[in-house]
Amino acid sequence: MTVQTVTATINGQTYTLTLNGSTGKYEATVTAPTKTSFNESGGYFAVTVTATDTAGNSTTQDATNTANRLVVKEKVPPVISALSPAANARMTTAAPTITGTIKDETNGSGINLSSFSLKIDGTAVSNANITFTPVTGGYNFSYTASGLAQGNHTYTVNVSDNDGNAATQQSVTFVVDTVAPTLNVTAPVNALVINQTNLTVTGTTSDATSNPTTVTIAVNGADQGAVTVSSGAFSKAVTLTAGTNTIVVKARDSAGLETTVTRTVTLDTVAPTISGLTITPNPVDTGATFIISVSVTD
Ligand SMILES: [Ca+2]
Ligand SMILES: [Ca+2]
Repeated sequence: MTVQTVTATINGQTYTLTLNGSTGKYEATVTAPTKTSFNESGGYFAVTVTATDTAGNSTTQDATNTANRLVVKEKVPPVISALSPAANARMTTAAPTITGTIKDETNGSGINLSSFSLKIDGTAVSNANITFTPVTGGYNFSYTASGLAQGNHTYTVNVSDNDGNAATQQSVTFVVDTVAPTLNVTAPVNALVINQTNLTVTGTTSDATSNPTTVTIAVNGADQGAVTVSSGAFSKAVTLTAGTNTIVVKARDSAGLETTVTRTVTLDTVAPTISGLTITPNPVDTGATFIISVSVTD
Protein backbone atom coordinates (compact mmCIF):
# COMPACT_ATOMS: atom_id res chain seq x y z
CA MET A 1 0.00 0.00 0.00
CA THR A 2 0.96 3.62 -0.06
CA VAL A 3 1.86 5.83 2.81
CA GLN A 4 -0.49 8.76 2.99
CA THR A 5 0.64 10.80 6.01
CA VAL A 6 3.35 10.70 8.59
CA THR A 7 3.04 13.02 11.57
CA ALA A 8 5.01 13.65 14.69
CA THR A 9 3.49 15.16 17.82
CA ILE A 10 5.82 16.90 20.26
CA ASN A 11 4.70 18.86 23.29
CA GLY A 12 1.16 19.16 21.91
CA GLN A 13 2.27 20.33 18.48
CA THR A 14 1.77 18.09 15.47
CA TYR A 15 4.11 18.26 12.49
CA THR A 16 3.78 16.63 9.11
CA LEU A 17 6.78 14.71 7.87
CA THR A 18 7.40 14.74 4.13
CA LEU A 19 9.14 12.21 1.97
CA ASN A 20 12.73 13.03 1.12
CA GLY A 21 13.16 11.56 -2.32
CA SER A 22 16.89 11.11 -2.00
CA THR A 23 16.82 9.31 1.34
CA GLY A 24 13.43 7.71 1.12
CA LYS A 25 12.69 8.87 4.62
CA TYR A 26 9.96 11.08 6.01
CA GLU A 27 11.41 14.18 7.52
CA ALA A 28 10.51 17.48 9.12
CA THR A 29 12.61 20.30 10.47
CA VAL A 30 11.01 21.21 13.78
CA THR A 31 11.63 24.05 16.17
CA ALA A 32 12.32 22.70 19.65
CA PRO A 33 10.00 23.59 22.50
CA THR A 34 10.95 26.85 24.20
CA LYS A 35 11.32 25.20 27.57
CA THR A 36 13.65 22.62 28.98
CA SER A 37 12.57 19.01 29.05
CA PHE A 38 14.23 18.60 32.44
CA ASN A 39 10.97 19.14 34.28
CA GLU A 40 8.99 16.80 32.00
CA SER A 41 8.20 13.29 33.08
CA GLY A 42 11.32 11.26 32.41
CA GLY A 43 13.21 14.42 31.49
CA TYR A 44 12.21 14.37 27.83
CA PHE A 45 9.46 15.36 25.42
CA ALA A 46 7.75 12.41 23.88
CA VAL A 47 7.91 12.34 20.07
CA THR A 48 4.86 10.42 18.96
CA VAL A 49 5.02 9.41 15.31
CA THR A 50 1.95 8.23 13.46
CA ALA A 51 2.01 6.80 9.95
CA THR A 52 -1.22 6.33 8.03
CA ASP A 53 -1.64 4.57 4.72
CA THR A 54 -4.12 5.33 2.02
CA ALA A 55 -6.35 2.52 3.22
CA GLY A 56 -6.71 4.21 6.55
CA ASN A 57 -4.45 1.93 8.56
CA SER A 58 -2.25 3.73 11.02
CA THR A 59 0.62 2.87 13.29
CA THR A 60 1.85 4.95 16.21
CA GLN A 61 5.26 4.77 17.80
CA ASP A 62 5.53 6.53 21.13
CA ALA A 63 8.26 7.28 23.65
CA THR A 64 8.29 3.80 25.05
CA ASN A 65 10.76 3.59 22.21
CA THR A 66 13.79 5.44 23.61
CA ALA A 67 14.61 6.95 20.20
CA ASN A 68 11.33 8.89 20.46
CA ARG A 69 12.52 10.89 23.44
CA LEU A 70 13.57 14.46 22.75
CA VAL A 71 15.80 16.11 25.33
CA VAL A 72 15.66 19.93 25.29
CA LYS A 73 18.10 22.02 27.29
CA GLU A 74 17.63 25.66 28.22
CA LYS A 75 20.63 27.96 28.02
CA VAL A 76 20.05 30.51 30.77
CA PRO A 77 22.56 30.25 33.64
CA PRO A 78 21.41 30.56 37.22
CA VAL A 79 22.20 33.67 39.21
CA ILE A 80 24.11 33.96 42.49
CA SER A 81 22.95 36.98 44.49
CA ALA A 82 22.49 38.57 47.91
CA LEU A 83 25.90 37.46 49.11
CA SER A 84 26.97 38.24 52.64
CA PRO A 85 29.50 39.25 53.86
CA ALA A 86 29.63 41.91 51.17
CA ALA A 87 32.86 42.92 49.50
CA ASN A 88 35.23 44.67 51.90
CA ALA A 89 32.90 44.07 54.83
CA ARG A 90 34.66 44.01 58.17
CA MET A 91 33.51 41.14 60.32
CA THR A 92 34.17 41.32 64.03
CA THR A 93 33.99 37.57 64.42
CA ALA A 94 36.31 34.78 63.38
CA ALA A 95 33.20 32.73 62.62
CA PRO A 96 31.21 34.77 60.11
CA THR A 97 28.16 33.29 58.44
CA ILE A 98 28.27 33.29 54.66
CA THR A 99 24.88 33.50 53.02
CA GLY A 100 23.47 33.99 49.56
CA THR A 101 20.80 33.06 47.09
CA ILE A 102 21.09 30.79 44.05
CA LYS A 103 18.23 30.86 41.60
CA ASP A 104 17.51 29.63 38.13
CA GLU A 105 15.14 31.44 35.82
CA THR A 106 11.38 30.88 35.87
CA ASN A 107 10.58 27.58 34.14
CA GLY A 108 14.29 26.87 33.93
CA SER A 109 15.84 23.52 34.65
CA GLY A 110 16.44 24.57 38.23
CA ILE A 111 19.43 24.61 40.51
CA ASN A 112 21.59 21.51 40.50
CA LEU A 113 22.59 21.43 44.16
CA SER A 114 25.27 18.84 43.58
CA SER A 115 27.05 21.40 41.41
CA PHE A 116 27.13 23.96 44.21
CA SER A 117 30.55 24.98 45.38
CA LEU A 118 31.55 27.28 48.22
CA LYS A 119 35.25 27.82 48.74
CA ILE A 120 36.84 29.89 51.47
CA ASP A 121 40.37 30.98 50.67
CA GLY A 122 40.46 28.26 48.04
CA THR A 123 39.33 25.44 50.33
CA ALA A 124 36.06 23.79 49.42
CA VAL A 125 33.35 23.57 52.06
CA SER A 126 31.52 20.28 52.13
CA ASN A 127 27.98 20.80 50.91
CA ALA A 128 26.85 18.56 53.77
CA ASN A 129 27.83 21.39 56.12
CA ILE A 130 25.87 24.02 54.21
CA THR A 131 22.25 24.76 54.95
CA PHE A 132 20.11 25.05 51.82
CA THR A 133 16.61 26.47 52.21
CA PRO A 134 14.33 26.18 49.18
CA VAL A 135 12.95 29.40 47.73
CA THR A 136 11.12 30.02 44.48
CA GLY A 137 13.51 29.14 41.69
CA GLY A 138 16.31 27.94 43.91
CA TYR A 139 17.76 28.07 47.38
CA ASN A 140 19.15 30.30 50.05
CA PHE A 141 22.38 28.93 51.42
CA SER A 142 24.09 29.53 54.73
CA TYR A 143 27.40 28.40 56.13
CA THR A 144 29.08 29.51 59.32
CA ALA A 145 32.83 29.48 59.03
CA SER A 146 35.09 29.12 62.02
CA GLY A 147 38.56 30.00 63.14
CA LEU A 148 39.29 32.55 60.46
CA ALA A 149 42.49 34.50 61.02
CA GLN A 150 42.66 38.26 61.21
CA GLY A 151 42.72 39.95 57.84
CA ASN A 152 41.46 39.29 54.33
CA HIS A 153 39.46 36.25 53.32
CA THR A 154 37.91 35.43 49.98
CA TYR A 155 35.00 33.14 49.32
CA THR A 156 33.86 31.98 45.91
CA VAL A 157 30.48 30.59 44.94
CA ASN A 158 29.73 28.49 41.89
CA VAL A 159 26.58 26.70 40.82
CA SER A 160 25.02 25.30 37.67
CA ASP A 161 21.49 24.52 36.69
CA ASN A 162 20.22 21.07 35.85
CA ASP A 163 20.87 21.67 32.16
CA GLY A 164 24.53 22.35 32.88
CA ASN A 165 24.55 26.14 32.55
CA ALA A 166 27.10 27.58 34.95
CA ALA A 167 26.36 30.78 36.84
CA THR A 168 28.91 33.56 36.71
CA GLN A 169 31.24 32.76 39.58
CA GLN A 170 31.02 35.19 42.46
CA SER A 171 34.10 35.98 44.49
CA VAL A 172 33.99 38.21 47.54
CA THR A 173 36.82 39.39 49.75
CA PHE A 174 36.01 40.51 53.26
CA VAL A 175 38.01 41.24 56.41
CA VAL A 176 38.00 39.54 59.79
CA ASP A 177 38.94 41.86 62.62
CA THR A 178 38.23 40.85 66.18
CA VAL A 179 40.91 42.94 67.85
CA ALA A 180 40.16 46.40 69.22
CA PRO A 181 42.66 49.13 68.40
CA THR A 182 45.50 50.03 70.69
CA LEU A 183 45.10 53.31 72.56
CA ASN A 184 47.84 54.95 74.57
CA VAL A 185 46.88 58.23 76.23
CA THR A 186 50.20 59.93 76.94
CA ALA A 187 48.67 63.02 78.54
CA PRO A 188 47.18 63.64 80.93
CA VAL A 189 48.26 61.00 83.40
CA ASN A 190 45.47 59.72 85.53
CA ALA A 191 44.58 61.63 88.70
CA LEU A 192 46.40 64.72 87.52
CA VAL A 193 45.74 67.84 89.57
CA ILE A 194 46.44 71.13 87.82
CA ASN A 195 45.58 74.81 88.05
CA GLN A 196 45.34 75.45 84.32
CA THR A 197 41.93 75.43 82.65
CA ASN A 198 43.37 74.37 79.32
CA LEU A 199 44.64 70.85 78.93
CA THR A 200 45.96 69.04 75.89
CA VAL A 201 45.02 65.42 75.54
CA THR A 202 47.59 63.52 73.51
CA GLY A 203 48.14 59.92 72.59
CA THR A 204 48.59 57.32 69.93
CA THR A 205 46.37 54.66 68.43
CA SER A 206 46.72 51.97 65.83
CA ASP A 207 45.00 48.88 64.56
CA ALA A 208 46.65 45.91 62.97
CA THR A 209 43.84 45.15 60.56
CA SER A 210 41.41 48.03 60.28
CA ASN A 211 43.25 51.29 60.17
CA PRO A 212 42.56 54.10 60.22
CA THR A 213 41.13 54.44 63.66
CA THR A 214 39.10 57.42 64.75
CA VAL A 215 39.41 59.07 68.14
CA THR A 216 36.76 60.80 70.17
CA ILE A 217 37.30 62.67 73.41
CA ALA A 218 34.58 63.53 75.86
CA VAL A 219 35.03 65.74 78.90
CA ASN A 220 32.42 65.22 81.56
CA GLY A 221 30.22 63.60 78.93
CA ALA A 222 30.56 66.40 76.38
CA ASP A 223 32.04 65.32 73.07
CA GLN A 224 34.93 67.56 72.12
CA GLY A 225 34.41 67.37 68.36
CA ALA A 226 36.71 66.21 65.63
CA VAL A 227 40.04 64.80 66.69
CA THR A 228 42.70 64.68 64.02
CA VAL A 229 44.67 61.46 63.95
CA SER A 230 47.87 61.66 61.94
CA SER A 231 50.04 58.57 61.58
CA GLY A 232 48.29 57.27 64.66
CA ALA A 233 49.04 60.31 66.82
CA PHE A 234 46.42 62.68 68.13
CA SER A 235 46.35 65.86 70.15
CA LYS A 236 43.32 67.81 71.32
CA ALA A 237 43.01 70.87 73.51
CA VAL A 238 40.16 70.68 75.98
CA THR A 239 38.82 73.00 78.61
CA LEU A 240 38.41 71.80 82.17
CA THR A 241 35.87 72.85 84.72
CA ALA A 242 36.66 73.36 88.37
CA GLY A 243 36.80 70.17 90.33
CA THR A 244 36.93 66.65 89.03
CA ASN A 245 36.93 66.21 85.25
CA THR A 246 36.36 62.86 83.64
CA ILE A 247 38.06 62.59 80.27
CA VAL A 248 37.02 59.62 78.16
CA VAL A 249 39.16 58.86 75.12
CA LYS A 250 37.85 56.31 72.65
CA ALA A 251 39.67 54.82 69.68
CA ARG A 252 37.47 53.09 67.12
CA ASP A 253 38.85 51.00 64.28
CA SER A 254 37.14 50.80 60.92
CA ALA A 255 35.61 47.49 61.96
CA GLY A 256 33.79 49.34 64.72
CA LEU A 257 35.77 47.91 67.62
CA GLU A 258 36.54 50.37 70.40
CA THR A 259 39.12 50.83 73.11
CA THR A 260 38.40 53.31 75.88
CA VAL A 261 40.77 55.02 78.28
CA THR A 262 39.42 57.19 81.08
CA ARG A 263 41.45 59.87 82.84
CA THR A 264 40.40 61.85 85.89
CA VAL A 265 41.86 65.34 86.14
CA THR A 266 41.19 67.78 88.94
CA LEU A 267 41.23 71.49 88.19
CA ASP A 268 41.99 73.66 91.20
CA THR A 269 42.52 77.36 90.52
CA VAL A 270 41.83 78.57 94.02
CA ALA A 271 44.90 79.34 96.15
CA PRO A 272 44.86 78.11 99.71
CA THR A 273 43.82 80.57 102.43
CA ILE A 274 45.85 81.31 105.53
CA SER A 275 44.14 82.36 108.72
CA GLY A 276 44.44 82.33 112.46
CA LEU A 277 48.19 82.60 112.60
CA THR A 278 49.61 82.60 116.07
CA ILE A 279 53.16 82.74 117.36
CA THR A 280 53.56 81.38 120.80
CA PRO A 281 55.18 82.78 122.78
CA ASN A 282 55.51 86.16 121.29
CA PRO A 283 57.61 87.93 122.28
CA VAL A 284 60.06 85.13 122.65
CA ASP A 285 63.36 85.08 124.53
CA THR A 286 66.52 85.14 122.46
CA GLY A 287 67.56 81.67 121.51
CA ALA A 288 64.32 80.12 122.80
CA THR A 289 61.86 78.21 120.68
CA PHE A 290 58.49 79.40 119.64
CA ILE A 291 55.66 77.80 117.78
CA ILE A 292 54.05 79.09 114.64
CA SER A 293 50.53 77.85 114.20
CA VAL A 294 48.38 78.65 111.24
CA SER A 295 45.16 77.45 109.65
CA VAL A 296 45.45 76.78 105.95
CA THR A 297 42.48 75.68 103.89
CA ASP A 298 42.26 74.77 100.25
CA1 LIG B 1 18.75 27.91 33.64
CA1 LIG C 1 40.93 45.92 64.84
